[in-house]
Amino acid sequence: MEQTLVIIKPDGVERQLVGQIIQRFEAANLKMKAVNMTLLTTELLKAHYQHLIGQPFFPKLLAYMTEGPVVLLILEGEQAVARVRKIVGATNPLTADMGTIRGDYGINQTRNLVHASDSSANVQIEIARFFGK
Ligand code: YYY
Ligand code: MG
Repeated sequence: MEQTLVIIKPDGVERQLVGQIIQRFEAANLKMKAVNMTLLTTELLKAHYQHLIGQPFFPKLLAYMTEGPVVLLILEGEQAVARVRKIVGATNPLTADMGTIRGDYGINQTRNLVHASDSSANVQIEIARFFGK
C-alpha cells in the first residue's frame, strides 16, 4: 500500500466539485486517510512550489492558490502515487486527456483544479508539510 497527497485547489471548492473529485479517487479504490479544509499561506506555498519561484507565472499561481480554501487529502491504495497522477491528468487541462479530472474540469495551465504528489519521496515531504507529523 502506498499513500499520496492531493490538494483540491480553491476553484474546486468554489465550483462545488469536491464531491465529484473525491468520487473519482474512491471509485478507483483509493481510500481517504485524512482530510482538511484550510487556507494555504504564501509561506507554505513558497515551500511547496519552490522549484517554480522565478517563473513568470509564479505570482499568478500564488494568487490562485490563496484565493479561497483548499481541501487537503491523504489517499491510500495500491500504486497510489502513479494512479492518482493518472486520474488527475496532465498539467495543462487544454491538452489533458478527456476522462481525467483536469481534462474534464480544468480551466487552464494555472487553474488546473488538483495537485497530486509526483513521487514517493515527495509524498513524505508533502504530507509532513501540509499535515505535520
Ligand atoms: O505536477 P503538476 O501540477 O502537474 O505540474 P508542475 O509542473 O509541477 O507545476 C505545478 C503547478 O504550477 C501546476 O499545477 C500549475 C502551475 N503552473 C502554471 O501556473 N503555469 C505553467 N506554465 C506551469 C505550471
Ligand atoms: Mg508537480
